[in-house]
Amino acid sequence: MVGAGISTPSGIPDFRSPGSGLYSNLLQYNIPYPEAIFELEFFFHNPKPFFTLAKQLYPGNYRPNITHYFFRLLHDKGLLLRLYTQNIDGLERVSGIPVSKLVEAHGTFASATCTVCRRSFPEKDWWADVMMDRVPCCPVCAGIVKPDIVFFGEPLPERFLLHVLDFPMADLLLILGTSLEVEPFASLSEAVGASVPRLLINRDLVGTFAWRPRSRDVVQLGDVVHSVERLVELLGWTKELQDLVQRETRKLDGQDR
Ligand code: CNA
Repeated sequence: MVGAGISTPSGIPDFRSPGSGLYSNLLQYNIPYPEAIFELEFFFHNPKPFFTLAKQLYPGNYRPNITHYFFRLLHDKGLLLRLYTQNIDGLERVSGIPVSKLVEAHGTFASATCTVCRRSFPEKDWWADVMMDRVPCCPVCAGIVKPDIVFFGEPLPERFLLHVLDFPMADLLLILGTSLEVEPFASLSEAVGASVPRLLINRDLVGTFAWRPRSRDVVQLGDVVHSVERLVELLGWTKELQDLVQRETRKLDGQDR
């Protein structure tokens, strides 16, 4: 389970912190409060701030860091049952983890849906509009085309239901870079069996690790990159991870050219 904290080392700030790059960019639009950007009522009143954020998070503006590649390595080794993410930056996909291994619990910019006729559109159909600061509209009914990001009050993607099968099967739960404050995601941390070890890597103690710890919990507080490097070292995978990061970085450099 991961959250915004795994992407801060990639340069993506918390949306809520005033003064951060993403938030400051939105001030020009007079949004009443940061969360409004993910509220349908405000979106229909003024969709521009949301699309400004979408443009900012465009694949290529940011790159995965060693944390994302650690999960990719787990996948390559056949050890990753699933990666549940709250992030909407798409960096798990960029790191090469197949979509089948992901549950993007708060949605994705990879697809979009017309808010009126509910037709679905792949990103190639509407990204050009977003990049040119235009609000994308449905070619059939002229409704606003909204990327499939989960707004407040909207249901989570159907794939989230996979947790019912996944969590009882897990024999280790890794939780990185999340405040475990947003439900229903946060409660997944309790969905593994009572004897299953849970490892929390985060800057601070969060969720049930603080108020209902289990006997097999392990907590590593501090910076996520430093902690992942330490874990990888203990596993004896340092060279393998470095090689993977180098290979993938070269690929991304090639795509940028
Ligand atoms: P959050 O509530 O902002 O919590 C982040 C947690 O990560 C906090 O406990 C921080 O202390 C911790 N943290 C931050 N940086 C580091 C670091 N370098 N090393 C270790 N720990 C760190 O974020 P959550 O994901 O828990 O909250 C859920 C919201 C935030 C979701 O709806 C997301 O969509 C949304 N969000 C996503 C992104 C993104 O996609 N990258 C960015 C900002 C917010």
